[in-house]
Amino acid sequence: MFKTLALLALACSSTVMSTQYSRAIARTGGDQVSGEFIFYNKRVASDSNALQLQLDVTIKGMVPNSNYYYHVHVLPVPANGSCTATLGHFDPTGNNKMDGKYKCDPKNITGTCEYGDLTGYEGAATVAKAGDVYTASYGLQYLSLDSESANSIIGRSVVIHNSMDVRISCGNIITVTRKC
Ligand SMILES: *[C@@H]1O[C@H](CO)[C@@H](O)[C@H](O)[C@H]1NC(C)=O
Ligand SMILES: *[C@@H]1O[C@H](CO)[C@@H](O)[C@H](O)[C@H]1NC(C)=O
Ligand SMILES: [Cu+2]
Repeated sequence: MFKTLALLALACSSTVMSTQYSRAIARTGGDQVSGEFIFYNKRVASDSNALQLQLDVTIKGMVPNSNYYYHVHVLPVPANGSCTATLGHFDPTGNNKMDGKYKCDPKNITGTCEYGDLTGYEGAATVAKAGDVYTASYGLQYLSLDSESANSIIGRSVVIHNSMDVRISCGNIITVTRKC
């Protein structure tokens, strides 16, 4: 118990002046498909001060053997719930030239990927049979929960697209733990 508290205090003390959140959740609603996206900073085992952003994904209600894509979009979902109003994928480096040639190469994220293109890193979400729940967990090297960072996802949204690229489910990225 005391050890845990001490570790938490340490995690915050290194970022005292910035608005560094340690955890944020986007719950995306929709008629059939819904998702939960938990972003959190995880201590990198080999270096006690280094934090790595991690994402846990859960998606329900997917049609079997069909590809779904999900991304961090630039703007939050407005009060009317419009997924379209979130604009495009969060792309702080401008890797997508909007010329129709965009393709994220997970081996060259800084050179080729929209940083918000989560399925670009991890591959499309798909399930084998009706009722299956899709889950995935992976690190996000170039996104941040620090509101001051150019790569910050604070105040943005997550949008799920179906195989026809229709936006079917979206929700805001909400911070759930204290800032330091
Ligand atoms: C929803 O709200 C946004 C932001 O106010 C607006 O741009 C958009 O036109 C609205 N969409 C609908 C379908 O009402
Ligand atoms: C990564 O992509 C960029 C942009 O296409 C390219 O200039 C660079 O050479 C690539 N780097 C590697 C290691 O492939
Ligand atoms: Cu998208």
